[in-house]
Amino acid sequence: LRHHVRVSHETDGAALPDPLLAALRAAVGPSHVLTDADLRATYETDWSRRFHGVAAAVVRPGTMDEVAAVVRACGQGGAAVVPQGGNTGLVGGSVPRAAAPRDGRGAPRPQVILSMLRLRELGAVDQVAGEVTVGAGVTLGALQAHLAGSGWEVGIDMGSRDSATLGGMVATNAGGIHVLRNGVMRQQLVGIEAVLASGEIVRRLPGAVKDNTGYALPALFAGSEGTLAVVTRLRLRLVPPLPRRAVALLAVDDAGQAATFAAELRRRLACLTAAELFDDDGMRLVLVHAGGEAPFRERHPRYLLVECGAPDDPTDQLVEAISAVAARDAVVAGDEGGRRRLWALREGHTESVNAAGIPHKLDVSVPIGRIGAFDVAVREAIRAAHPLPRIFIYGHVGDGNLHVNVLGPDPDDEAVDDAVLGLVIELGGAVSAEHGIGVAKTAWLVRDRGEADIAAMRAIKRGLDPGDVLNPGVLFSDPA
Ligand code: 2HG
Ligand code: ZN
Repeated sequence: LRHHVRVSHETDGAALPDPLLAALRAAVGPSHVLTDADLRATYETDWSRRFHGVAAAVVRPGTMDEVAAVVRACGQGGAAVVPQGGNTGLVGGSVPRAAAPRDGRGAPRPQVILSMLRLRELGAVDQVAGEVTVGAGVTLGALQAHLAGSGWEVGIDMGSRDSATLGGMVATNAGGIHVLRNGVMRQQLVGIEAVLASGEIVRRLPGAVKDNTGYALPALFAGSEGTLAVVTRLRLRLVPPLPRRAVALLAVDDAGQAATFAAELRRRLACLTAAELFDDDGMRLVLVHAGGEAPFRERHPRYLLVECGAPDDPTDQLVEAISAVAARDAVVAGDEGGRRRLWALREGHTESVNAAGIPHKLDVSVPIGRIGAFDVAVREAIRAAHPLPRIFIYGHVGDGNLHVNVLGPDPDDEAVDDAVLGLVIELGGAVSAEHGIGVAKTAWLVRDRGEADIAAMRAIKRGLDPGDVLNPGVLFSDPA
């Protein structure tokens, strides 16, 4: 099964009709409507560099009312709205479609990027509830800095923290490195304010941790990838900080052993906050690209990075637990510099792979017990689909979430993607774990979820966005 239409280099950017341009300028002020190609450029390509499309304009509202005015004007003017946060997405969901969506007569519709970066309100920490309300355009890093010294932390963390915005993290239901302890973004959400395709506002703020008053819109919008609503504000549950940290890197035989060790360490260590996997090719690439010293004298097939966080120094506990699993070798870092060096080996992957080429990125879940089998079979499947691939497999092994990165095939050659995702479905996994479907995996959604799920999802989309204003082409390649 091959799908060659997903990545296209067609760039038919339809221009904005004059009345719509005037309405957008009136809504946000002329200086926040960018139509110049140079100014638009960084908004038009996502972090994967594989996905790109031409916007008629980038519009930068500063308030919820301005967001609503922009969405309403675009709906009335026939334009598509592409909501965008930090643009750190990897599946083409935050940039315009390469082939513009069509109107009823088959003509291309203009695409307007709705940049949320100006919605940067940082609310006071609610010390009694352990919650905070923030604007959608606040970056995760800015919120982490805001919380420093407050006695609370965000439950989610990830490598893109200084660019990724909280609104985008809701839209994609972000995961990251602390999911095994705190869950995904959806599970941190207490309340939300969002603009619907009609321009109407839905608001449940502050919201309540326990709220059984019908359909949970925050949960529905989390992971909807900008297709149902534009999140403007959100309230998050916070977690108590774990100020003392220790990190260990274990050399292991294979991915299956990494998963088994991760489970064993989880049982033994109440303080476990992360369990991450990478392979030797990936580590070498990071060391060459970013510099740094190899952690072991010998090379090993795979590495498992684990972190503990606790009120008191957890280093001894971590050392004791590690000695109970039979790793090939291990290093432990209790000091800040050492911890950072070990984490850099894992967090440097995305940038290092990107520097080596334009990768095919497959973010997938597989049942944790099948990680070992998947890691072997997926490498074979990739090699069968492409003669000389460079394969890097890393990810959040404690959650059963791997990032299969492949260099070699052209950006629009889908053979490798199809091989990987076919295997994921065979093994009972999910074709997207944390990055979303975007435009990259629309052809796989029905195979993964089945007809009944897709019919229900399309009914929700039609109900909330009958004009297909919000992020058309994402999740479903055709109008719902
Ligand atoms: C990570 O876990 C991110 O580092 C990016 O989700 C994954 O580069 C990737 O494929
Ligand atoms: Zn990840």
